[in-house]
Amino acid sequence: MTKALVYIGLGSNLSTPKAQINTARVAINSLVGVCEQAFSSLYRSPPMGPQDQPDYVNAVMAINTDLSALALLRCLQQIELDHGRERKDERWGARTLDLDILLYGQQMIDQPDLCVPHYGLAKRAFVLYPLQEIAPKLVVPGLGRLSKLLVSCPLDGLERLD
Ligand code: A4P
Ligand code: MG
Repeated sequence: MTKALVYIGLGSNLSTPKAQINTARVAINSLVGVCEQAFSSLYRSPPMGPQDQPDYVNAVMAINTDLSALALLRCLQQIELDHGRERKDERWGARTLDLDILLYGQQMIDQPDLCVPHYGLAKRAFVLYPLQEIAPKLVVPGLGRLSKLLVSCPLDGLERLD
C-alpha cells in the first residue's frame, strides 16, 4: 500500500499544554507505520467557543503513514485518552489534548465518525497558519489553495510561540 501524506492538528489548553503537545508528538511518532515529515511551531490562541477556558496551544504535524484513515483516527483517539482527555457535554470545552485529522492525502472522506478535510479547517487561524508554515503550497481537496484560504482568515489573536 502506498503511504499517505497526512496532516494532524494538535490542540491543548489544560495541564501544561506545551508539554501535552510535545508528548503527543512523541506518541504519534511511536505508532507503527507512521513517519514524521514536518512539525510546525507552537502557536497560542484565544479559545474558539466558550470563553471561560484558558488559551490554547496548537500545532500542525505532517506524517507519512500506511495506516488507513480510520485506523489512524482510532490510534489518535487512544493517544488523547492516554493524555487524560475527558469528553464532556459542553461543545468546544477545555481539553488536555485534541488530535484532529486535517487532511489525509487528497482524499475526501465523509463517514459518520470521520470527515476529511476536517470540517473547521478553512475558517480556523490556529489550523491554517501552522499549516502554511510547513506546507505553503498545499491545495486542500474541495477547498483550493491554502494561500487563498489564508486571505480570508484573520489571525484572531493567534501568536507564534518561541
Ligand atoms: N471526527 C470526524 N471527523 C474527524 C477528523 N477529521 N478528525 C469525529 C478527528 N475526529 C473527527 O471529536 C468528535 C468526533 O469527531 C469524534 O468522535 C470523531 O469520530 P471529539 O474530539 O470527541 O470532540 P471535539 O474535538 O470536542 O469536537 P469537535 O467539534 O471536533 O471540536 P474541534 O473542531 O476539534 O474543536 N480553540 C482554539 N483556540 N484552539 C483549538 O484547538 N479546539 C476546539 C475543539 C475548540 N476551541 C478551540 C480549539
Ligand atoms: Mg477533535
